Amino acid sequence: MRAMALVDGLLMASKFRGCMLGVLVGDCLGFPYEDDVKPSYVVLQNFFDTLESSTVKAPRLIYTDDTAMTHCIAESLIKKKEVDARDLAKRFVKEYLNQPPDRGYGIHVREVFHKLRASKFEDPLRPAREQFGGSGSWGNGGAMRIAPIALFYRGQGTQLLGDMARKVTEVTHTHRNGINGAILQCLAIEQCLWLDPKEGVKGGTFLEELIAKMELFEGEENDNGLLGRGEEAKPFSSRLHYIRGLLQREGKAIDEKEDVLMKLGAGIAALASVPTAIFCFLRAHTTTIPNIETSNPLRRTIQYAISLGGDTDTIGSMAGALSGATLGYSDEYFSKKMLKRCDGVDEALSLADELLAKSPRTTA
Ligand code: F2R
Ligand code: MG
Ligand code: MG
Repeated sequence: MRAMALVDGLLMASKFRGCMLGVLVGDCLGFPYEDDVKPSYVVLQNFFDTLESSTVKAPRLIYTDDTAMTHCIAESLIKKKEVDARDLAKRFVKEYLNQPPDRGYGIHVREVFHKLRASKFEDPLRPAREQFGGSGSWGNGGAMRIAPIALFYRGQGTQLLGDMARKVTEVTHTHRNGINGAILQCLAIEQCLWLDPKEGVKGGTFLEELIAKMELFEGEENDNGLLGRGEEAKPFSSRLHYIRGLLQREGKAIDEKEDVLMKLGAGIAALASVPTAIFCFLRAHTTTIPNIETSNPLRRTIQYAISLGGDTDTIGSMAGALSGATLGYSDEYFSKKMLKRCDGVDEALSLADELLAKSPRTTA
């Protein structure tokens, strides 16, 4: 049985804050390492230790496109109280054009923004459909920004959640993997909202529920004959099955990381990053991890995600969203000193509160 009844209004409010802060902190802490060579355990341990303890004035950690676009979706939902693709497209473009520092948007998604603006947002879905010769983007840009959809439409049923995740993603991403990655991250965050933080996470149960939901969406495509020749039938579901095996493995510390990188990946593709983020969250919430010294599961999640290298801001941010949605917001997890170093904290907190107030579900 789901732990739904245990989540009261206060805890849900805390989980909204935890989730939005998880997105932000994972992004801010991961960005310095994005596309860098895999950072060593020692470097990362020092980085996190210093963040949590140092009173020395140090440079601020800026957030990137992951958080900027997440905030656009939250603002649009708050204003429109539903998914409105044109409003969203306008907000993405305005935010992109007004970005004060370089927020690290990818080269290709910028084309979508320029086309949207040039076409005066006449058909807000058209530029995305034209990407990559018509195949659409399979990048993780849809998944990295999906948290507000999971929060806003929590408890409204799997089909609605998936449909809404698809709708916001299609403004920039139309490849099935770009869309399904966003759906999977959305479903996973929503599941975290109903977990009792005191009980902890049970990896096997969490995955079973998630696989059953994801197979609905991936199965639908097969039934409708949407698969191209040679395409893997249920790539996200099959990676979730793989994760279940990894979590059950004996002597897990040994060489696990190489398997994770080889089988799941840590790249910019949705398929090579969303299952990875889910794995980081589940691993960090179910055991200690060698070379990561902390009793804080949120820190362990983000530190582990960054230690994999590659798309560190995005995998850190997606894993952080899952961890924050499970634990909620408290100093114990989000230390004051660390939050002081990150840009955008107040904005993330107030968007979390407004999203909760405006969401259709009035009880937890
Ligand atoms: N882009 C980055 N990081 C790169 C470093 C940026 C650097 N600082 C700079 O100055 O340029 N980070 C952010 O982008 C990722 C999310 O990307 P999104 O929104 O999905 O973008 P896009 O352009 O749609 O896809 C990303 C890349 O994937 C490849 N790709 C996607 N679909 C493809 C297809 N059908 N065929 C071939 N290639 C495809 C392309 O290389 C795209 O550029 C996050 O990491 C975020 O942090
Ligand atoms: Mg980024
Ligand atoms: Mg990234």
